[in-house]
Amino acid sequence: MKKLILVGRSGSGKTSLTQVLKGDSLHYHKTQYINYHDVIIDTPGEYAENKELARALALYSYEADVVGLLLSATEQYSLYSPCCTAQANREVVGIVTKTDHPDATPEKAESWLRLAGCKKVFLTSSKTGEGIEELLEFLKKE
Ligand SMILES: Nc1nc2c(ncn2[C@@H]2O[C@H](COP(=O)(O)OP(=O)(O)OP(=O)(O)O)[C@@H](O)[C@H]2O)c(=O)[nH]1
Ligand SMILES: [Mg+2]
Repeated sequence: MKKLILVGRSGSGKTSLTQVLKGDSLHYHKTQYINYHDVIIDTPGEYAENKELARALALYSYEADVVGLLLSATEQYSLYSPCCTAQANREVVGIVTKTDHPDATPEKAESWLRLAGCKKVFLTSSKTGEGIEELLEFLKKE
């Protein structure tokens, strides 16, 4: 199984996605620090929002095989600048979260992730389980 690091702003659904990928029940837990011992590296959203902390994300990405850039389908804007995936020396995939939300615009989030440079984009919901199987399949593939 590929080791995945999840990156995205606070509230984008990284911890919820970690829980469903691991088959845990969904329960709210504010991420306080980078949990890198696990097969999924969950990071606090503040690391993606703050320039100083963002450096740590670059370092921890070296511990992973794949970087997952999360963007909620409810977002009105994107943190990711065009082609920012070029900065990573790991494969970067896009993960649209919260596709189940009544205000969701998954196509918009997907196009922002593609603009950021993600070739592969998964449309997911941790509430309904949409896209989780596909993501697991991808992680299991060599
Ligand atoms: N509707 C819906 N809500 C979700 C989904 N995933 C997460 N949420 C909600 O979004 C909120 C934030 O989710 P988290 O998984 O804690 O987000 P996070 O990215 O880990 O946030 P930080 O730890 O602060 O970086 C919680 O209230 C979740 O219940 C989803 O697929 N659908
Ligand atoms: Mg979290």
